[in-house]
Amino acid sequence: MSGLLLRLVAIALLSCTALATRTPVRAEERVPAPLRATHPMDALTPDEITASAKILRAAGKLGETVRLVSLTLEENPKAEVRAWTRGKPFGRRAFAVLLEGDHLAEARLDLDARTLSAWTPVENRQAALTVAEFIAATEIPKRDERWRAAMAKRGITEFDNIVCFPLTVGPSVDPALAGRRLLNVPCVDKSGAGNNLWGKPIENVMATVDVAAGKVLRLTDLGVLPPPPETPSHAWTDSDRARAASRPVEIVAPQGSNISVEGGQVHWDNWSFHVRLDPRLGSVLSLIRYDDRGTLRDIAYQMSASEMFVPYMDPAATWSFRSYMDIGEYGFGLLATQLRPGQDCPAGATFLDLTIADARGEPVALKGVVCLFERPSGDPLWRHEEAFNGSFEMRANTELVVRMAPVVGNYDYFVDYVFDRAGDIDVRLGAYGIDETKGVASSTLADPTAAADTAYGTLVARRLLAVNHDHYMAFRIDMDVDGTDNRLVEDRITPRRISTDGPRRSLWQIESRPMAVEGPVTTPLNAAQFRVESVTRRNAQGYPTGYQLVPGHTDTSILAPDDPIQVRAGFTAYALWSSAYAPGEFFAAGPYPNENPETDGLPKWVTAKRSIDGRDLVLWYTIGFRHVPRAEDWPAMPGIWHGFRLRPFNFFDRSPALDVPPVDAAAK
Ligand SMILES: [Cu+2]
Repeated sequence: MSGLLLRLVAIALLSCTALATRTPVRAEERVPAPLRATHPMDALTPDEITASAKILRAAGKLGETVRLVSLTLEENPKAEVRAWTRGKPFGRRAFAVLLEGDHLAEARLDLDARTLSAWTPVENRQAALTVAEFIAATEIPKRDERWRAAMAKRGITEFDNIVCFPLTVGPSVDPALAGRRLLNVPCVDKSGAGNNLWGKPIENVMATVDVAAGKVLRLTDLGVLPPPPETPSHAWTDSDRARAASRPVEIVAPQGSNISVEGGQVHWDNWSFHVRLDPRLGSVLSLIRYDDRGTLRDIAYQMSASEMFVPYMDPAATWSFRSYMDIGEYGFGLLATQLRPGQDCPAGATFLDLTIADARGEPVALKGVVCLFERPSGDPLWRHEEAFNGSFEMRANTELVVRMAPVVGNYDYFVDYVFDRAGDIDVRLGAYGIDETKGVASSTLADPTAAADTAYGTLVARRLLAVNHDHYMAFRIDMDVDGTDNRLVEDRITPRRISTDGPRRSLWQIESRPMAVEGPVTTPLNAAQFRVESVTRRNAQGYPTGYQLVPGHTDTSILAPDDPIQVRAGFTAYALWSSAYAPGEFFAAGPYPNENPETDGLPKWVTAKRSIDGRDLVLWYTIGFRHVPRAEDWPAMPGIWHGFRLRPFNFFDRSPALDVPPVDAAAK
C-alpha cells in the first residue's frame, strides 16, 4: 500500500496549501479545472467547495470534530440536464457525507440558495475511509504494547523502517467489533528496500485498529516467520540491463490535436461528451452523443466505473478478510494519479486538472489526472481489396482515448474509454502494479513446506508468495439510444435442426426477446448478443436503432453465496445486469460497502422487478478476471487489459465510416 500512502500524504500536504501549489507541467497542453461551472455536469469548482463548507459550518454541521468523507456534485434531474443547451442557466447542488465520531450523515446543499436543503443521519453503515484516517492508522500499532512485543519477538525494536499498511476489513461479522471504524494493519520491513516495499512482509502479525478511538483493539500473531531474504527492486538501474535501448516509437500529431476541450466538454470527430472526475467513481462521462450529419444523437447519458471488488483466496486470519471494495472503500478519483506526459499518455496529450474537497472542505487541486489523446491503432478501420477488379480502399483507424490511472495500494489501474470513427466505444481496464505478497517458509517447490505454502498462491521469490485473487470491476452504463425510451433485447443464438433434401442438417437462427423487467442476465453471454434499442426510432431498413454491448473475457464470482465477502458483492454473480433508471443508483455494492455485512446496491434494487421495456434503463457490466500470480508478475507486473465494447447495431443506415478520408487524401 505504499503508493497509496504516498498519495494520501501528498493529498494531505496539498490540502494545506490548496490551490496555490498548482504548477503546470506543460501549460500549453493542460486544461485547468473550471473556476466557474459552465456545464451542469461540471464537478464542483473550488469556489463551490468553499461555499459548501461555509453552508455546512453556518448550519453547525462542520465543527472541528467533523470530517467530510466526500463532497461532490449532486446531479440535476436527468430530464433537466438532457434538455439543457449551452449558455442556459442551470442549478447547482452538492452532496456531502460527514462523519463525527461514529455518527454518519448525508447533507444535500442548494448552492444557489446557499442553504442546507436536507440532513439525513445514516444508521448502521460505515463510510469510506478518509485520508486522515489512513494516515493515522499507519502509526497506531506502533504505540501499542502488544504490537511492540510481537515485533520484539522478531528482533525488531526500532520502527523507523517499519511501514504499516491499513487495509479495509471486509464485511463486519464479529459482533464484538460491530459499529467501529476498523482497519486491519499489517506491516513490512523496508530496510534496504528501494522502490519496492512488498518484498519483506512481517508475516503473521496484524493489528486490528479502531481508527476513531486511535487504538489497537486486537493483535493477531500467528507465529514468528523469518522474513524473506531478498530485497526486490523494479528500478531499471537494478535490472541486469541486458537489453539494448531501442530507437523510439512514438504517437505524435504533427499538425496539432483534433481534440477540442472546453471545461469538461469534449468534441472529437463526430463524438461529443462531458468528462469530470468524481472522487469516488473516477472519470465520469456524460451525455455521450454522435453527430450524425448535423443531428446530435444520444447514445448514453452516463458511463463510469461503479465498484471494484478484489477478494483474496487465503483462509489465514491475516488474509481471509482481504476483499477490498476499491471504489466504495477507497475511491478511484481520490487515488487517481498524475499522468506523466510521454509515459502514461503521449507527450502531446491533453491533461485535465480537477478539484476535490479535503476533509475540512478545502479545495485540493489534482493535476493531470485525466488525459485525452488520439492514437493510430495500426489496424484498418475498414478495408476491401477486390480481387476481381483490382480496386482497393482502406481507412486507417484513429481512436480517441480518455484515460485515468488510480493507484489503489499495490495495484495501478488504468481505466480507458476509447472512441473510434465507426461509432464504437471500447471500455478497457488495465491492471498493473505489484502483487500483494505473503511471507512463507518455502523458497522453492522442493521444500517440504511448499505444498502447504503454495495451496493459495504462487512462489514468486524466495519465501515470498503472491496470493490468488479476483478482480471485478462493475461499470454503470446509462444507455439512452436515441432518447430515454429503450429496451434491452437478447438475441439468442439458437441451433436448429433442418430437414431439407440437401446435405445440411443444422444451422442457427436468431431468436430475439426483449427483457421485460430489470435483473441479472442469466443467459450465458456467449449464447446470445445483447442490444439496447430505441422504441421510438428506426433506421432506413425499419429496424429499431440500437447499440450492442459486446462482452469481453469475463469471469463471475464462484464464491459461495453465503460467504460473507460474497454477500456484499452480489453484483459479481453475473456479468451483465439491467436496472430501471433511478436517480442516486450509482454504486453496484451500495453507497456504503465498507464493513457492510449485507447485500446492498444493484442486487437489492432489482428485486423490485421494475419494468425496463420501453423505459429508461441502465446496463451494468462487470469485467471479471481471476489472477493466479506467475513468476513474471514479480517484482512489477506487466499489465493485463480486459474490457467490453459498445457498438452501433442498426443505429445507422449503413457504415458511418464511409466518409472518413483515405490516408493519402490530405496529400491530394
Ligand atoms: Cu491481480
